[in-house]
Amino acid sequence: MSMLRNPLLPGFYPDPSICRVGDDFFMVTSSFSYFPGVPVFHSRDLVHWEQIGHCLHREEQLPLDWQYISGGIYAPTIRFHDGLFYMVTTNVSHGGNFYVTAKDPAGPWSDPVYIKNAPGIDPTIFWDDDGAAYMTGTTDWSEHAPGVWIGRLDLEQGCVAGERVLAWKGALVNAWAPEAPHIYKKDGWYYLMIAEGGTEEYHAVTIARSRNVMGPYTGYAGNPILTHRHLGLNYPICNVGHGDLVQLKDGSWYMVMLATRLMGGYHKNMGRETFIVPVDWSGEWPVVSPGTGRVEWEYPAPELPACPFVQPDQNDFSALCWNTLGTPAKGTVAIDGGVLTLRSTQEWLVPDALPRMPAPNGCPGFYGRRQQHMDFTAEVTVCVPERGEAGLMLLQNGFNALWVSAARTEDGVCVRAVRSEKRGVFYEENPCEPAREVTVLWEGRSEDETLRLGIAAQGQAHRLLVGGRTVAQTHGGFLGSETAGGFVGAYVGCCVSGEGAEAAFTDFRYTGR
Ligand code: 6LW
Repeated sequence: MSMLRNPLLPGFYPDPSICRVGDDFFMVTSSFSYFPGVPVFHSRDLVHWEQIGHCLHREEQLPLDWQYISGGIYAPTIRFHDGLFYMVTTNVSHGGNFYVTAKDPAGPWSDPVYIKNAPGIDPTIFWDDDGAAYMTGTTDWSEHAPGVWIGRLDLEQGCVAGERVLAWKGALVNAWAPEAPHIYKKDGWYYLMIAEGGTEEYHAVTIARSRNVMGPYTGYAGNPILTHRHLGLNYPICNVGHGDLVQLKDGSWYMVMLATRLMGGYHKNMGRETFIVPVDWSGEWPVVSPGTGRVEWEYPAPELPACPFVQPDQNDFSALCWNTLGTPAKGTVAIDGGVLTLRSTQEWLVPDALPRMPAPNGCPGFYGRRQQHMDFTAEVTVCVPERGEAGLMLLQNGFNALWVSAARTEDGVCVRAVRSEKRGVFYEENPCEPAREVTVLWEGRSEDETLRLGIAAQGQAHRLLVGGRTVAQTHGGFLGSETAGGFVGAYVGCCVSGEGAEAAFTDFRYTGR
């Protein structure tokens, strides 16, 4: 029997949104300050998901200057209406809420239309039967009590026209972070499904309904319809929330949502991933994961024709799974005949340099892909650059990273294995610049100017490799998002640092299980 296996999209793929068009399903997820932004996936059986493109694939669509990694693009929604795909999201760093459209979800996607009179995050679009469009999103916390607003959306003018109404404040009294709204119409009711409790261990999916699209919405007495907040911090699937529903042709329903696999204790190295559960919505309210009420590792797949596909080689630097950090300035990333040439505009592998995206644009010299497995090995061949330093990095954010890199010195090539972590609290006591502590775990010399550098992990036992040999080991718990802070998950990839530094990389290999 074919099975739906969780996580459906392993690795850092948070805030999933899904839609069905005929026999085809499409899904998008958040991407923060990685470029291209908002990956698009396609499936016909809900089991096999192939990445077919990105919604934000041009520099003009994705301004990210001067951002930290957890800035940029927050939760997207994908919908199809009248022959067009719409992806609506927030660039929290530039311009706020906007949408892009495409005839083909693989792209190209349009330029962004920034939406006026639409504060907050997590926008979504809903079309009523009469063709009228509505938008919901979170309130701007400085403007209202936390809640979810709804308003009439004028797509042509790019604005929420008229009044925005506070639709719902969430199920709990003083609910924390009511967000991620989506509207569905069923049996004459408008259902408003949201997330609340914050995106960590108190996360939950709750629902309300109304006879009128603009509300007032009344919460379901059986809320929350899904959470793992009561299962404790040892339960292997955590953070469950932020869902979107899809109805199959046969009338059955499924929910995709974010959740996190804990790794070696309460550590969230891979960040928030995409999971799926069946939903029984034969009654008035949805019953999520019937029979157990929690997210399971697998479920029988729906009865749809199996649709496997041949996965393109993910080790190829031009595969869709690769991203830069920040929108790359022209010429900073070049791929030719299997060789990646990466240029850096700044020195960032040193204690006081934090990899924000440099202005006017560019990237700090990182090109990577998601860590998708608890146990993995990644290796790459690096030509030691004339200037600066280059290597392989496992990166959670600008503070918390592990790398093995090489640089030329007067005495030949110097290779080092380094652990970098944040000291100080980013979001609260010290909103400006927390310190980054850089620890050199190992340092050695090499006769070679071309080196095979690697990082391997078995759970939290991380090893740094030079020429296939382990040179240093460390516990990787500091790479968890619960420790590092922020909304992203680990990436592994090529890095180069130093003003004008340029390095060539070949033969990247990632294997995981
Ligand atoms: C997203 C919000 C959330 O906008 O985290 O889990 C924020 N939910 O809905 C960033 O992913």
